[in-house]
Amino acid sequence: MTELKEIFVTDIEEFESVDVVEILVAVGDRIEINQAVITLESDKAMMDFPSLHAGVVKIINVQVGEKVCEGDVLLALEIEDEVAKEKQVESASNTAKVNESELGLISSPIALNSIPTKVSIQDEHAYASPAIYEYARDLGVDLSKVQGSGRKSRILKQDIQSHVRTNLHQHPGGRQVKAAARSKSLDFSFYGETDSVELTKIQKLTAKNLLAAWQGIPHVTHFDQADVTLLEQHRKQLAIELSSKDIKLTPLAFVIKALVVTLKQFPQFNASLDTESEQLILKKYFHIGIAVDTPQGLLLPVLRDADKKNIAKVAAELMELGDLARQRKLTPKQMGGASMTISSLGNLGGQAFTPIINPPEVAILGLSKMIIQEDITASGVVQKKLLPLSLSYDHRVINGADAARFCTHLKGVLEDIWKLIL
Ligand code: CAO
Repeated sequence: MTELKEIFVTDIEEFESVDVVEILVAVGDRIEINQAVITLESDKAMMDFPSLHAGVVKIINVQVGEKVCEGDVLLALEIEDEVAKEKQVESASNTAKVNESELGLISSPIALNSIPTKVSIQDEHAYASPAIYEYARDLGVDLSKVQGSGRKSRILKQDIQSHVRTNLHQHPGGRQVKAAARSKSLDFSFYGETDSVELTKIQKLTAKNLLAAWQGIPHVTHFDQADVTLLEQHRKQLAIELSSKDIKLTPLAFVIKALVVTLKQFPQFNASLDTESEQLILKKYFHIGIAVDTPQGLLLPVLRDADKKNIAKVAAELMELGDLARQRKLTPKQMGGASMTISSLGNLGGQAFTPIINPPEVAILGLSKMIIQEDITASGVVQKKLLPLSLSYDHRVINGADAARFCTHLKGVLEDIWKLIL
């Protein structure tokens, strides 16, 4: 005989309500006694609700993000018979006690239908639910080394999985089973001859930083195009003048200036997110990072106080920073501290790309090769020059509407260069 058994919220002590932060099972899952089914969180603690019964999940009554109160039904299980049920309750109580002492968790009194196990957020270095602590422990993962991607940087199961995957690649001398998997997948001798090239120090560092940025920041990229026909006419005239001073004036210098004007209007783009204090740090300076392609790898020198420099000075400094980067002569002071970075693929080609944010910045602007567009008008064929813009932003800090407004403003400045002096 089968019976539906409800698992409801009990023993949440002083809290009026708590948030559902993770649902650890799905409808149809067969679960074991004492298996954590749902993670709840108050502002002080996180708790996993284990089931006192083994059975099949038939109904999930809550959703992530929902608030639940004492007595609310979390889910319903189909359990097999009454006799088994009696045994389950008994053994669950024992198992729960063992688990609590093993994990060193703060336990609350055992409730009739569920036994929450808790982790005090203040007490633990890593911010994760008890089920995640257990998962990490089983895999031998040090949670303090795992970057959390959940709300308030909470560590999720997939964070541990990506941490393990990353370590598989970074520590070839790790566990034997990992090494075997790696060498098997990277042995191409069956297909033909190969060569191995050691990555440069810069490439190794860049790989690590890019991976961390990609995994740690929810990226979204917004694409747009600015009509730079007039800007280009003006630039070409000015470039002739500046060439006599050995200054090469490229579109990038104008984009730097236009970006500064736009950052002034949208301070949340000239910012860094402090995940610990959950504050946005707004910067009052305008230092623009520039991605420079060098034979050793990618370097990111920073053009400081771009708001205080005219176009000629910006162009001259751009050349200087590019040269220093290629000669590997940049000092630490010339790198770091950027408000935002520009990655320009200039005349190299491509129509758009998705640049990766350079933390602790919250956005990066990518530039691709200008597109020549021919428009047929009443007065004949008119050629337009369009500059493709790819703006990647940290979606924790910037929403899509802000990104669209930011790009529209930037376009406006590039299309009407008099705005550059504002
Ligand atoms: N469309 C068309 N032409 C462009 C352009 C664009 N968007 N941007 C620049 N150009 C032109 C310039 O006007 C210049 O033309 P001339 O040689 O006829 O004068 C030419 O392209 C070369 O410019 P440049 O690359 O020397 O100078 P820059 O100021 O545009 O860029 C720098 C400087 C340091 C950013 C660049 O040399 C560089 O390293 N770019 C690569 C950055 C990179 O790798 N980004 C990707 C990072 S993610 O892997």
